[in-house]
Amino acid sequence: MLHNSILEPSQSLNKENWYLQGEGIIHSEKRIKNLKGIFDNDDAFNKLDPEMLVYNVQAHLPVKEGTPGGLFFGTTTIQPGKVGNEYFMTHGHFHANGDRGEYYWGVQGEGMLILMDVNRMTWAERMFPGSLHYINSNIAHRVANTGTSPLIFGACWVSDAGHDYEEIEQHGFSSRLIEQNKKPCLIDSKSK
Ligand code: S6P
Ligand code: ZN
Repeated sequence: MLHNSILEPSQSLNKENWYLQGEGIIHSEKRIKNLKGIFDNDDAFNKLDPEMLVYNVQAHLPVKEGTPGGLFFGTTTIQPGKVGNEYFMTHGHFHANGDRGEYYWGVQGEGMLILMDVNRMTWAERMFPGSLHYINSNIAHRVANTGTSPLIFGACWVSDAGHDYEEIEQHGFSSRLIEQNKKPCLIDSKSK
């Protein structure tokens, strides 16, 4: 880099859909077939097209995963939809390094950030364009789209947070976000 040079940024956000664009952006997607065991109602799940897109993520990971002190940035888009009466949602995870926090913020659409502590107490925060959510250490997090249009949110997390998906795969969250009387409502999960 030349001293006193003025550069264009190597990455930016597309203002139509807030997708990340530019150098080194990683794209991933989760379809119904990738989310087996995450939703409660197996019959409703099996009736859906396995190829149906549930959510996709773009991420900028400028340093190697596990590097202390770096930051990662991502945007997630969750499609509107339900499996039975349970809203489309992300898989959800604890961080592998439990004491690492994360920011989420709402960009477009309506949703709910579902949070669970290590004692399996679960609660949720409403997400909307401009909402800001600090996810504290040792808190599992997943997001559900409770609206009728795609829900887009941003995330920023430290590069040595890592992801523990297994705990959620095995035990789930202690509550599920379902539609009841046309409103989102948290109810206790059946034990897994
Ligand atoms: C990463 C950050 C998000 C999620 C994304 C998908 O720490 O929390 O980018 O990866 O929202 O959720 P999940 O639970 O499938 O990773
Ligand atoms: Zn996370």
